[in-house]
Amino acid sequence: MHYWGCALGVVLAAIIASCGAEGPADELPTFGSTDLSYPSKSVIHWCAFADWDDAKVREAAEADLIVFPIQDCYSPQSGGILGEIRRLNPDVQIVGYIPLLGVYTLWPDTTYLKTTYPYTLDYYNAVRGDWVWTTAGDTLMIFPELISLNPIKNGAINRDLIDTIVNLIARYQAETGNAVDGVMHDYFAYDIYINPSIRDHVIGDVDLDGNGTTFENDPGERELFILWQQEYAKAIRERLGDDFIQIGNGRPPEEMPGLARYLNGIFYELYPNFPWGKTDRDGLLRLLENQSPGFLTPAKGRTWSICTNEKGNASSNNLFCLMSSLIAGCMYTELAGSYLFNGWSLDISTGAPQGAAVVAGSLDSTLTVSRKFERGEVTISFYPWGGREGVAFEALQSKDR
Ligand SMILES: [Ca+2]
Repeated sequence: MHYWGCALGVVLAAIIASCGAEGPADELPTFGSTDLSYPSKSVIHWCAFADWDDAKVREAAEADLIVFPIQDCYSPQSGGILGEIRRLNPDVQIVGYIPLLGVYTLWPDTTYLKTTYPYTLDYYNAVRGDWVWTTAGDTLMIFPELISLNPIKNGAINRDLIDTIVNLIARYQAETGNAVDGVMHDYFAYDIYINPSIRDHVIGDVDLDGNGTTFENDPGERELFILWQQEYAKAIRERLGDDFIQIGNGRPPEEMPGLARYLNGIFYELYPNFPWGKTDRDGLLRLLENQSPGFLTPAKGRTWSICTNEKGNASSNNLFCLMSSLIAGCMYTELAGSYLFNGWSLDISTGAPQGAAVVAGSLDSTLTVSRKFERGEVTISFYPWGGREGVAFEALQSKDR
């Protein structure tokens, strides 16, 4: 174990003292539970894991929550590893990753799928009648090999599609003895976004309700598009229970209280700037706002948001994610664009939080966010333009402990 930034911490302490406590400190609640090990870690591994060795399994089992593809969680070849992870860490939550309103093209070898990835085959067949076709009769792919599903049917939200997917998950939960403790949805969206790598290959326009007006010019169609997503999350909660964890990627979970109340966590994939170019400061303030009580709904006694940045350690993003997760009561993971679990490069032992996050200063000068822990204090400060000025964990000296 080691600590960083003692010298920087002294500097920050001086800045905090000069700024006073003019910020909205009184409005901030205590985040997260106080009986967890800190930092709270998460594993993201969007790939098969049947070949993991014992060391990898042991390392992953240190996490509070692990995200694997749902078809792997429901695969007969995964039972041994999932069982070992749960034996090592009985409190671990294993969450299945699923594409939202999408289905991947099918592998040609359906015999292999039947025995090894039965969920993939069953899901593909279950939603086969719900593909989106463009106005030119083309398949609407939004990512290579990922076909959009239509949330609109007969001028209303496609409730049959919700029932189909929820029934399938419920069936697999029953057949596998609850292989997963929840799902991660990738991703909630206001708009249909076609990845640039295939944009030129999608012919025609999008008109989900087939009324002759394209998606971008049809407010009613766009309204049904987002309503379906909210009703889907609601249906999963109603069917699988309040403690079946739902984590949402995308912008709507951060901005729509009506959706967030059905979710238990948010996946911050490109924290702090996101695809929307937020400043570092706005990213952290959004994180704090989202983790405030009353926005997300706790499951099993806490919320389950994951703070990460797929750009890895560029601009010290990992450190910023770790410190932000400590301040906001989120889980911390590290990605490097591959979505494969390769452990955590940062190591710190803070002990339990000793109170709420405190925001001091103001937006037009230095803004500082800090939180005390058993063994020190996390402090992040920002320049007036919103960039990060300092990010540090200042350890208490032994005489102070
Ligand atoms: Ca339309």
